[in-house]
Amino acid sequence: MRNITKISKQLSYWLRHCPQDAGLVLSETGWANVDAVLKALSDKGVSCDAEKLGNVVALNDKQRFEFSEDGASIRARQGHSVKIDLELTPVSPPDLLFHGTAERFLSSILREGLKPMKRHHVHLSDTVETALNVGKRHGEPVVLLIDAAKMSVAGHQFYKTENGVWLTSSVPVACLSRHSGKV
Ligand code: HQG
Repeated sequence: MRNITKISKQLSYWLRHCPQDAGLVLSETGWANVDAVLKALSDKGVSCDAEKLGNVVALNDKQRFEFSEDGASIRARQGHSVKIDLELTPVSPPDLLFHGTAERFLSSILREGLKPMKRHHVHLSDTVETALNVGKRHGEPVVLLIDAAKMSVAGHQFYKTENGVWLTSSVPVACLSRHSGKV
């Protein structure tokens, strides 16, 4: 299992942030060739065959990766900093969404709103619990309540990834407030 987590972290780095580290070339829509990925892992001394890669994708806790229909390509479902087009279709969001962050970012967020920072999008969730877990990655967690209905009316677009993460370009200050964080 430890090996599977290690491969997953390596894939996140290559497929979201730094394909050139592995000599990989991503298509415009973020796909990398599976054989090239297996070779790159082997070059790094990581033992992984096609079957194990299948397990890495299938068992991933957040379903971060997907194979193309023909199984020849693999990509990350979201979270990229490299510029790719995930071909997402705008969908109408629930009235309320949540964002988990850390206490130390709060004053800046209350001044500027939520920005995508190094990623393509601001990541939102439809449960407080997920937001809390995302926030904890950065320190003392704070959950923000996002008025997605108000944003929609104002013309902001929302996307939902296959693994249930809500994405949007930014959240204005007027559409967010601190939530108690209680699940
Ligand atoms: C904060 C994980 C100051 C923002 C998770 C966040 C998620 C601001 C941090 C996914 C700000 C960026 C994404 C502003 C936003 N001033 N700070 N104006 N606007 N921020 O990691 O949402 O494991 O890029 O609140 O589950 O924490 O990678 O984003 O704290 O879905 O698959 O800047 O990453 O998934 O941090 O997490 P991140 P995130 P994976």
